[in-house]
Amino acid sequence: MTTDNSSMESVSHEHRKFPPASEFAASAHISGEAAYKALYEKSIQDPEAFWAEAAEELHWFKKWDSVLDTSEAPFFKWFDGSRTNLSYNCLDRHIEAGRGDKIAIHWEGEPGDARDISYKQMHLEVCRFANAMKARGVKKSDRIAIYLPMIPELAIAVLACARIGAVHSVIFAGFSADSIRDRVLDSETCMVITADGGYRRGKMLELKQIVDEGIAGCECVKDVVVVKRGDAHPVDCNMQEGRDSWYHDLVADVEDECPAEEMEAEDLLFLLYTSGTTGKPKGIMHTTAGYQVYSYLTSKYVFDLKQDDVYWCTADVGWITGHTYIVYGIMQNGVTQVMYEGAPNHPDEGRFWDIIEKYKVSIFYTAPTAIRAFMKWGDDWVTRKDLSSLRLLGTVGEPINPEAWMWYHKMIGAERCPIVDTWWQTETGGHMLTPMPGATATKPGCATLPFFGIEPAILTDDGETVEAGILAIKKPWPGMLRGIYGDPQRFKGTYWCKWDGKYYFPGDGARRDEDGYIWILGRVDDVVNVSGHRIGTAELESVFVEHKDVAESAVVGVPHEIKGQGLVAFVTVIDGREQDDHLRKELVTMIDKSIGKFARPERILFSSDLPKTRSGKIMRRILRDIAEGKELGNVTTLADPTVVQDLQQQYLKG
Ligand code: 6R9
Repeated sequence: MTTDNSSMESVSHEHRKFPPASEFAASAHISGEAAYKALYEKSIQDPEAFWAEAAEELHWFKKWDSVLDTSEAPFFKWFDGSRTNLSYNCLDRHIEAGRGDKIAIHWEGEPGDARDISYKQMHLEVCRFANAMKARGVKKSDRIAIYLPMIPELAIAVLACARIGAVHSVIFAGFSADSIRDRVLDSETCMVITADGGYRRGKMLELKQIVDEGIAGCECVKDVVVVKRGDAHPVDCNMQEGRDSWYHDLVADVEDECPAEEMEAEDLLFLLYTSGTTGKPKGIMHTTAGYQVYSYLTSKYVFDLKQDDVYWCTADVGWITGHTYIVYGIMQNGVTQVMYEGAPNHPDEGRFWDIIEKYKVSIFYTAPTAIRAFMKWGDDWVTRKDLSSLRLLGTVGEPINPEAWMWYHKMIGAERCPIVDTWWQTETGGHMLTPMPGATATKPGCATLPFFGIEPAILTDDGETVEAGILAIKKPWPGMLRGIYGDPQRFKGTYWCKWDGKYYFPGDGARRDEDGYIWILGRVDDVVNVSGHRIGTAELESVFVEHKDVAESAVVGVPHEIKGQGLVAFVTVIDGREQDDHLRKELVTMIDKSIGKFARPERILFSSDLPKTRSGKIMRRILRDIAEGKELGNVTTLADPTVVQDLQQQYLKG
């Protein structure tokens, strides 16, 4: 197991405990430990009854014949026989209940422009864009790529796809042209929805240009729809005749109503590409009915959502957090939320707290990496603002160190707001381990206990139960992934083979403490979590070896003060070729181009060779120790021990 030792050390000394404030607990959906335990027991004893009851709160064109069908495991089916539509449950249901005028989204652009959109307006925009897509020939199950900044049209496009049964594949707008190409080709995308640009730290990112480069020569793409974001700073867009159209032109002359397609339970809802240990990113498949119920219920209970809440999740819709906890889960609950386009430090480091004050945000969900940046920027940015509207805080994406947790608790939560540290993954669809804010006493740095219906275990490689080991999930749950697009074998092999199909394997290490709480210890595979973004080290390695001067490379993750983890690359250059800053620059440019700037390594180190076992396997443990400046442990299994001395000296030289 290769968990990150530093996080293990810091959390193993952590014994503080924070029970929910009694005022919070008194009005919470799940109030008190006993209530959580009772409902949890019920959900494990009879999961089908539990999930059916939750599903009853939503709209169905036709109810299910069975709740869970395990006959083709691990290809589980949930709510088989039902017909429903996510966009109907996010929009129409609230209008029918007389809440159409309620604000769905307070949107704020980075330059300070703002739009308030009610559920009724959202419905209208979604219907119009859905009709526009249909007019361009989009049909049920067609794959649509969405490459947009954090503007309302991003949520609108997602829901318009769901409305007509098209499958969205959102690509985070920080990904490069090559990443777009890989995703478009893998899923045979017929339409790409993008914008002329999007704001980031005062600059305009020219997204349409990146799309043009990414899809050049991709014959599957018949249509590109371009949202005009850059009114103030018009961006020169090269509109290709017959392929490209402006969003505002397409929605100008279509009907206001678009009936929601009656989707089958296991119809594909979306693809979201994520990194794994090997190969290119995989298209994680989420389907309709199970994801619908899971995103709805986890949002309701974990954020304790009430009708007068103002919720704000700072993630981008380009990641799973934005799919589930900006669009589907939150909108199904009909609450008001804030959506913000830009950076947390533009125009200054107080921007997030300005937004909380302005919109009276009551629930705030962000990433540990952001919290660590706020800590570094200093408390003054926070204390000047009125954050008294907050009642609940959350974190997601990576382990939170106890220091950052305590700062969040004191400075942002005024020691009053419970913190939900939510552990989950692109694959799980929604929260898996998390405190229940009105019930669970929290511990700094701990994701605590399972959500209803989730049965975790901590196992050895051989499937024996241990206190600290590999996290496993025993029962299927409605939000689980249904496959990897186009690769059922990889799906089985990656997630279900480790313990012979008996457990789901998420790839994280974990420890259970004396209270039965689960502490996440980081990944056990070669996936690194940089600022909450999953990056496979193999992806970087395969980019480096494409360079004509590079013979071999190994990339490892090391602890990073702000980002949680950073990447360090070890590169072996072909004999006789230059190894200098010029080559370093070329390698960085290649990463920018193939993956995106967020995947840049902190350091690139040249070495004459890499430490290998006698059977030729690169010893990453040793590379990690070198990169962390640690004493090297046992190196006797190395084929050539002098290699590491060489590397260590180079590393110290900087
Ligand atoms: C939602 C999301 C998943 C990986 C996951 C784990 C790490 C996420 C965490 C956490 C510790 C938490 N992770 N939440 N680790 N505590 N609260 O981030 O999905 O991008 O697929 O990443 O992130 O390692 O396996 P995704």
